[in-house]
Amino acid sequence: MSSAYVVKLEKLLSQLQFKHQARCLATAARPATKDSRRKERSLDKKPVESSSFAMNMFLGKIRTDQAFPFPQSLSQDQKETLEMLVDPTYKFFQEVNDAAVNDELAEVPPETLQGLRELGAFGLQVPQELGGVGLNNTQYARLVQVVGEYDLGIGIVLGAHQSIGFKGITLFGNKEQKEKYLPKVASGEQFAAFALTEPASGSDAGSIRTKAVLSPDGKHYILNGSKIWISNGGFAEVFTVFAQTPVTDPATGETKDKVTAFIVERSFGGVTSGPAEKKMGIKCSNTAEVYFEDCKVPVENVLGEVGQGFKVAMHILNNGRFGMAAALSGTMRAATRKAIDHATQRSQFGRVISSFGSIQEKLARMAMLHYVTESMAYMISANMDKGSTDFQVEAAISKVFASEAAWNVVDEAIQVLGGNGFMKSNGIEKVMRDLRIFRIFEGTNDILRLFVALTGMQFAGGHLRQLQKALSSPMSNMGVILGEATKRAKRTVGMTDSGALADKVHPSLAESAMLTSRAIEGFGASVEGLLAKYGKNILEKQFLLNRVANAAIDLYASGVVLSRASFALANNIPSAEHEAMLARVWVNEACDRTQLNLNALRSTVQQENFQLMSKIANEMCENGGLVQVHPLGI
Ligand code: MYA
Repeated sequence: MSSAYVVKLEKLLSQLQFKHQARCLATAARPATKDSRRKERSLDKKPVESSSFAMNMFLGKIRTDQAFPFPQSLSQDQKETLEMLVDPTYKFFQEVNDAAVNDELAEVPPETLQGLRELGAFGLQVPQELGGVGLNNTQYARLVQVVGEYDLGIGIVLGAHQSIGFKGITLFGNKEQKEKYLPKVASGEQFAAFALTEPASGSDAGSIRTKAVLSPDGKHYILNGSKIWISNGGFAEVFTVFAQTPVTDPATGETKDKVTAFIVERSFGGVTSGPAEKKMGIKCSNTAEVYFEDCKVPVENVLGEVGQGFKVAMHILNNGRFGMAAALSGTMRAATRKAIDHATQRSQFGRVISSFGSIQEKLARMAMLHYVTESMAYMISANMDKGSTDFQVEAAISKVFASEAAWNVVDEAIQVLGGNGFMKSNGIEKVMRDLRIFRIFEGTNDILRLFVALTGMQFAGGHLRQLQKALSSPMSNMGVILGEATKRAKRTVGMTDSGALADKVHPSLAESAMLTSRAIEGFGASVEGLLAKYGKNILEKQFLLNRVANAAIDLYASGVVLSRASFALANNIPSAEHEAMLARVWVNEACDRTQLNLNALRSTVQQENFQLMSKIANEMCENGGLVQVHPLGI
């Protein structure tokens, strides 16, 4: 049997034409001619091992190192420090900060900013010796959750400052840069901002045009260009700026523009800002254009390596994304509380409305969405604290999930509140306005879905190519080949390796673990099928990639909640049984959705629908609007 499968495996691998797969997400949406600045990249260079739960799902494998048991990263001391910080933070948001006033004023009053400074809120993760609070990611997540519970506008002022504004200095800064900049930004004396986006460069971050050219004496870079929608951009003193710099390849002598990151002070001169943008939500946070005109940036202010700025930007964003999940889980907690208050007090048709199934389903779904989001935030933060560097797919998933879950929860909370929710005085309409941007900034959910699908598929493709290599010298790789052949044989006869997960969860969740395992195996097989069918052309198949991403999100979420609920049950946490119910319902529904998404990858009806939708959209664009004529003909 094994040899038949080896032959089948060889056939499959020969279909994979991944030798020079340019894995550009933006390319999938942009014509090839615009892509000349990008290098082709071989999958050979990509790692074939990963400890990430999410990445391994793309191989149909369950790897539990980072997910089971639910990771914990706080020592007793760190817990005590956190306890001391949580209370004053709640007190500040309940007694000092007024979210409605901030929204009305479209700015944060100076006394509120001063209160935040006194809390240490501007330098939560800056080491204490440099003037910060020295928190790890998990401690930071807990405080950010409080912020999200009360005022997302303030969350953005703080997040744009430390989650991305000066994060590059903590991640990539050298000793001098850290000592020079961190004390002032940590104290809140100076604000920081992250300047990546430009008028012609949003999702396609690599296409920025801001330019930095070395001065003839080699002492400065001369920076020219403009950035848009920069949070804190109107008053920040310290910017992390991304610009194209000419870089000469020592091997070929060829000079090409590559992105470099710089620390830029407003005081360097040549830095100006536009007026504050008028926005739909997060109004108290400042958003402005920032212009650089012959700004002289000392060479010492290059952040990271010259030409490596794109990766600096991606790492900053990867490192900050769990914070959004943490903050939004706080937002969902507050919205749910409001909905419950109303649902348990409001009577209609002679009954409190919380006794009606329609309301119960809404409340239960709100709880599940919150549970998944919060669990993702703390699983990722703990893994980061433990030194994992393999979390970018999870971080992207958490951003997508959290921003959509929070939107959904707040929308449903408003529905439960009925007319009351629509009134400004209730405060929840502001939350809805604030939330809308979270699906757009820090990487749109659309681009992050493609990132999740393609990064996972690239990993799976790399793994398959390793297998292909193994097949070229089968005698010395017999173990690998037989392992793979056995896996496929089992899959064909419907046997599953579900023990991998069932052994890790609490016995009362074993059935949910089986379902998840099967769904992950099916997911891996579907990914392989897509790679075999489309090869590098998968880049162009966004209808399919979105479904792959949706399945990945559902399955990662299932793993996360099974882990947390198992931890709760094993440790007799008071809410353990409630958590187990949340996990069970989540897994049942997520596995059903996954099946639908995977079916869509193969269904001819769906393929036809995708083609039709593509055609409909093209005709609309050609027409400059809807194509269908008015039914009245007038
Ligand atoms: S800031 C602006 C946010 N902007 C974005 O997020 C831009 C989105 N675009 C992108 O991320 C990239 O352009 C994409 C790549 C992903 C589309 N990690 O050829 P490529 C590597 C690690 O695929 P592209 C804002 O909104 C890749 O492997 N590596 O690139 C402020 C490859 O490496 P190699 C990555 O097609 C909001 C290379 O890069 C990643 O151009 C304010 C090139 O890749 C990655 N993620 O497209 C928020 N991606 O060459 C405030 C790519 O080795 C914070 N690569 O193969 C709020 C916080 C919450 C509240 C807190 C309260 C306190």
